[in-house]
Amino acid sequence: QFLQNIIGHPEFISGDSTVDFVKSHPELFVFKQRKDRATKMLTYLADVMVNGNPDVKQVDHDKVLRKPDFHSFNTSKPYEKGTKDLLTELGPEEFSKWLRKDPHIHYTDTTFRDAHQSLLATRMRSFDMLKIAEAYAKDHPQTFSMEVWGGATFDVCLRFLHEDPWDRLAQIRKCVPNILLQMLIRGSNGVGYKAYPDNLIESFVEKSWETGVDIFRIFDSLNWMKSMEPCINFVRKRTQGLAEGTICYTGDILNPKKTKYNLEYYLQLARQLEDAGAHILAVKDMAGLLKPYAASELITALRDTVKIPIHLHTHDTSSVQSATYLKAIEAGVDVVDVALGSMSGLTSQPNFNSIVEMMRFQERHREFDQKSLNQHSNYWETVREYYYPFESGLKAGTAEVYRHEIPGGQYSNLRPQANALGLGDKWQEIKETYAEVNQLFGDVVKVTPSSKVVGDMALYLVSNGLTTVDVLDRGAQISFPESVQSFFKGELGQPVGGFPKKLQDIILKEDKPFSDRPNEHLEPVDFEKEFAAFQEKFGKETRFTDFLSYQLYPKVYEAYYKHLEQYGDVSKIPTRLFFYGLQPGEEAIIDIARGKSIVVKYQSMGHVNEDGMRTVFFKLNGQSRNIDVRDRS
Ligand code: BTN
Ligand code: 3PY
Ligand code: ZN
Repeated sequence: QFLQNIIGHPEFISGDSTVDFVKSHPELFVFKQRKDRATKMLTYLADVMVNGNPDVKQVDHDKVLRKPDFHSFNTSKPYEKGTKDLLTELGPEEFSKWLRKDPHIHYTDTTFRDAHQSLLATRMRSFDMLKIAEAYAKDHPQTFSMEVWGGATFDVCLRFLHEDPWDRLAQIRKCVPNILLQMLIRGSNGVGYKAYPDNLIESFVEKSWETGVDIFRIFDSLNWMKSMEPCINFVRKRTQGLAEGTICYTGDILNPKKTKYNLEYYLQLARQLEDAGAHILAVKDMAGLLKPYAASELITALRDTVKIPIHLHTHDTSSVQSATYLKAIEAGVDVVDVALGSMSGLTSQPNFNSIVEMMRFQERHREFDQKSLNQHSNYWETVREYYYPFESGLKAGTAEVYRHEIPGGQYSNLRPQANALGLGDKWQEIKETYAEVNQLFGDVVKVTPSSKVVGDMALYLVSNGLTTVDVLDRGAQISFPESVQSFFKGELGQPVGGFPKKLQDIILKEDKPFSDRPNEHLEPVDFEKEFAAFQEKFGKETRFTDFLSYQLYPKVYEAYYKHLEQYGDVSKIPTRLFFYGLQPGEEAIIDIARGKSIVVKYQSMGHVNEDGMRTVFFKLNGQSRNIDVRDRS
């Protein structure tokens, strides 16, 4: 690296460097005192053992956590050909036609993305996925796709798990060469919560494809075509992958009193998405509001309206969504989203294992080895135990969802957010206020990031003892949360039917809204210049994908980078140790790099000294190693 910095230096390359080169470039000769990988890892573990993992609010010391069984899976067999091979062979257009014609039902497994986003606040670590990914791909090559990336996973990966999301994707791709990998992308909002410059989204799409994404599920949180269209174009222009144009479903098409989001509205949106170049049409029922008979009507009509295949996504918050799948399958839907048994149900997707059985001996059945699906489900059942601090607490399906309409992916995050604000005991009120805020806003499509705006407003009102009536009566004196102001300004785009004018004035005060694309107000990224500046700041060993992470989430990336400097690549640490550290006397083998592992034994912990430090005593590969950490507990 050091040599590369010198021979890669522009002055050196140009041949202008003289004997003064060393003197005039002292920065190239400062050697950072680098701790080795093992020491960094011990420092991380020592810190967790002294102070706890800052992301885990409550540890249950009596909890017995089972050990996931990685070993009884057979990975010695070859990969069978799957949908990824077919896409390579046919190309996106022909693949799309093939899918539409194939009579058997297809399944997308969401276990690696939406299932844990919706059940465990997005906290599933790469470690647990990578232990099983190869076996999954070999055991179930007939899976249509695996949703493994995007949505909130990008942010949470960097922010809370201190992992590189790009690395996760690249490694999953290596383990899964045969099945299509899928991501969720929020149109112009990318994997963030606001609009980004178009050329940044374009570059992001291109890199995602290069790293491993095949299917881009492109949605907009307001169903706004102007946010989805450019993204569909980027996929078509920059990749050989599939653009999945998305309708976010809300309301109830069978309810004659709910006229805003009726059948005709959805059919028109479907036509626009097909015209924009989508290879597949997704119906994204993010809150699980699409009831069985509505699904019959919607899917039948969509099949008559567009020529592209239809992919249905739902959340089982109400517990009746397998009936919706049955009706949708009868109506000719091409693909449905499911999650492996132990990671399914409630705010997650319907149960993969059981849906496959539901279809057995029916004409659209697709064969899966049930015993193997169950074995994979059992793996996840044990892994899930490690993540108990992130469980949402929802124990049974609830018909309340038809009133509050909270998306499954938000539910498991809104509750801890409420707890953090000291509003834990006001959960009922928060759900009700969420519903009222939605009406106040004019009944908007609620999915990230618009759902976050509604959630922020609901939390704000409840914590300040305000009602939606107060907002209209004396809103002039209230200063609203930033996300709410930005929404009404138009920074997330335009909602169906526009903003309620009176409320918009109340919220914006002197500020003026706009109604064109928020991206039009953003400067394009100057990649050459800014990537150079980025590397100047974070070092030449950073990659272009790091730069993209930084562009999307500057503060989060900086914190991630600091963590990496201090503790090294913590994604290699087994999950129990990552969250809870080692037990006294415990010995663990940790694979820190390909073919390189260390043996760590935790001996004991010293008392706090007058400087507030503690020493943690380890054995590393049999040798004593003491690590001093500050006690912040
Ligand atoms: C969603 O609403 O997108 C699902 C949950 C995402 C949670 C992450 S945690 C950090 C960031 N801040 C938020 O308020 N939500 C996201
Ligand atoms: C996300 O954008 O993260 C979602 O899962 C929306 O449903
Ligand atoms: Zn979802």
